[in-house]
Amino acid sequence: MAAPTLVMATRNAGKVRELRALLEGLGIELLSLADFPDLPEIPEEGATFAENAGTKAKEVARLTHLPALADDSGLEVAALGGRPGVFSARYAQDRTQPEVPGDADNWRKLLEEMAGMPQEERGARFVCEIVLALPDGRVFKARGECAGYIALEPRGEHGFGYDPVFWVPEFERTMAELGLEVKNRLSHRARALAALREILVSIKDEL
Ligand code: ITT
Repeated sequence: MAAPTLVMATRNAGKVRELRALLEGLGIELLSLADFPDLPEIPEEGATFAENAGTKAKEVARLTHLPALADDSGLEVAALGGRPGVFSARYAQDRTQPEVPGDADNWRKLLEEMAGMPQEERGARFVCEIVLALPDGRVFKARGECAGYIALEPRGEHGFGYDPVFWVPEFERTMAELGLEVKNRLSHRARALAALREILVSIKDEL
């Protein structure tokens, strides 16, 4: 019998790498949106991570007729009232231009905004909402968070997004200095997926 298949409903290569490692060993074949180049872009217009993840997962399950797992995630900085939040991927976007900013554009904008703020005001958290949508309409959800600080300057080469400026106090390193294996033990994504992994194991035979 062929292995059950799951589509990771993301175009973000950093997320795909981490999710693939976190879902290893389940006996589920993992595809991503790179395997479906003709699928339309799914607009992320929700006010929350949960809303966006739900839309992405349900739409991809509907279009591919396969179980779809979407991750909507981002960084919330307390001193900025929770920004960049759901706008994390496009924080440095110039709305008059079509180009999507790169990761370094986004974290540079954040560091500039926070210049001069002392450590006690630099608290932040990564948030990840994961939604698994099945073609029969069933939906499963999980959330994970990871608390830390915004560093004064970027460090490290691993990971993606804001990892070079996200200080992990337990390790006294930025997330980008930690590497995939350690990140996948403590990240918001790992925590969200830990809960969903059990659900996946229990429904694997139905996929
Ligand atoms: P998809 O919608 O295709 O999944 P995306 O990059 O647009 O890709 P999001 O809308 O969920 O995904 O935005 C997530 C952004 O939040 C991401 O681009 C990073 O800037 C940031 N982010 C999320 N998880 C992160 C992590 O583990 N490390 C660093 N930055 C992260």
